Amino acid sequence: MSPIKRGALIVIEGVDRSGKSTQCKKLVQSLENRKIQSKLLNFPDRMTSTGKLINEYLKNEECTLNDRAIHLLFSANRWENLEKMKTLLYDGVTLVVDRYSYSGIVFSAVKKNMNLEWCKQPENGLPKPDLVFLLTLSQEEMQCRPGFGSERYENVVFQREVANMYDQLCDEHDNWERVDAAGSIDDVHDKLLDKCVSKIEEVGDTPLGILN
Ligand code: DGP
Ligand code: NA
Ligand code: NA
Repeated sequence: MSPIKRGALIVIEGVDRSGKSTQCKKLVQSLENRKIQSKLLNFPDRMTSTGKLINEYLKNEECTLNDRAIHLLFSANRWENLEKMKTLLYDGVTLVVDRYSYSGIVFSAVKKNMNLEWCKQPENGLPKPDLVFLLTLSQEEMQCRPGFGSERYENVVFQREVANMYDQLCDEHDNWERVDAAGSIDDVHDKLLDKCVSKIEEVGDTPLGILN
């Protein structure tokens, strides 16, 4: 019997309201339609004990938590899911992940007195994505999207810095793909699905990478 091929770890990143959650859901649906086993995960996972603190921090601007403390909480929220992720991937399930370590790095590193190198450290050792999609949006498009502004980080100045730092990370990694999020939901979806399916075929027999 041939061993089960592992699933791919696919991550979608981007500024708030770039359509990540919609695209992640559609991606999983289309993969399932093609009989490719897949599962949607999203970070932060607000249901766990660290997730509840994170949720309070995001919803309530009055909630004062030291920048490094909240950074480590977000990271812990990913570490909590390590075993589950590995088990699913090695069972052959492709994971489509709505935000991951790069959100952790970028949303913290743009803050005053925080830097990229320090912010990367707690993510080291987590599974490395096989493919990262960066959904990109212009300033104007970002501000026009409904719901923008309802949580802590959702202001134009902050999101502009987030977008710039995502851009920088994208240039530094060869497993990242920029996808213009301004197209129709279906156009964006078609692009993601194509690249995703080829990646799933490609990673089948390779070991899962580790962030370092
Ligand atoms: P979402 O549920 O995808 O809307 O994410 C909630 C907000 O939290 C969003 O503004 C992005 C931010 N965020 C997501 N992950 C992290 C993280 O690991 N660290 C920090 N500082 N912020 C994060
Ligand atoms: Na948000
Ligand atoms: Na900074």
